[in-house]
Amino acid sequence: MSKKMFYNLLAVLMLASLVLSACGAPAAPAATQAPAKKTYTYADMTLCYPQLGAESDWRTANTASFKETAQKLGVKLIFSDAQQKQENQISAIRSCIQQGVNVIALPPVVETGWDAVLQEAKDANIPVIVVDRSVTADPSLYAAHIGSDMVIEGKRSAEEFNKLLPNGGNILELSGTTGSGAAVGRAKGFREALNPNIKIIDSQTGNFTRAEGKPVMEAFLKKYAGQIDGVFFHNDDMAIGAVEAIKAAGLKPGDLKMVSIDGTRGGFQLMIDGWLQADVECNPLLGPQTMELALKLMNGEAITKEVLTNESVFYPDKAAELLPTRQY
Ligand code: GYE
Repeated sequence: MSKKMFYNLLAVLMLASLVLSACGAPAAPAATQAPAKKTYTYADMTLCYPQLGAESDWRTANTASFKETAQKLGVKLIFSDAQQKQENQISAIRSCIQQGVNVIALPPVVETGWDAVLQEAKDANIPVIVVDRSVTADPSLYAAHIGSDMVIEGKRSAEEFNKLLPNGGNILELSGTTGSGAAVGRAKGFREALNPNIKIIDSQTGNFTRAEGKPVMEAFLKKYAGQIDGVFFHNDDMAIGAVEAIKAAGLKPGDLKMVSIDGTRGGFQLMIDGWLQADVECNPLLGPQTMELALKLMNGEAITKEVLTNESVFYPDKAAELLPTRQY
């Protein structure tokens, strides 16, 4: 047999054995109907909420919104308080991943440093909804973001100063937690929209708390006595702390033009008492929207990646009338 014939024979034999083995394979099971896909309800949901802290009235209202909504809907909520420390939030997320929660809703204390833990959640197939403040991580690492547009809040605050100080002036800024999406966005928007004749002569963080707002304002009043026309506060709690220092320095309501952000009851009271000329709304009641979105994620439904809260600005003229209707 020539070499060529040998190889041809070999090829035929191999083909035959393939055909035979295919025929001998067990018959494919008769096509069965795909099992009906389970539709999840709130009762099936375990939601992880590693809250960043309890620094302000805004935060207290935000926590209450998640706890009350979970209870009402029958969602199992795994709640923790990170006391303003990113490392505590990260370990809370890891523990939630280990427990196999369905969804994680994360209010990030700062913007950066989330990539690794978001990747871990993604690898575990647990969707993350970023709530309230933003993150700089690649959007492919989280399912969605629900919260306020902090840049717009900063712009709205600047527009109030443009009206309050039409001839310009010197103002101070008490900013929120350094590196937080809220502080970064508000500072950016504020500078973008502020008239050039209004100068920000100093900016210090008061960490979004009353306790830190007061000493920062005391130091400002010492350093810039007689040179200040206004103060911009990144939140109402710092404004409340600062007003104590302003009163102690002998200043009267209206001596300094003041604008703050949040629209809490405390902010409304400052407007009624004449200290604050405008309060830019920032809505903390994000529990219902977040849980609705979490359920959609569990059911594989289409969702909107960026959900922005609808907000406005409050003024002293309506403050007394609106105060009793405020939920936070
Ligand atoms: O304005 C402030 C809180 O991230 C929007 O955090 C939130 C801010 C809010 O401490 O009061």
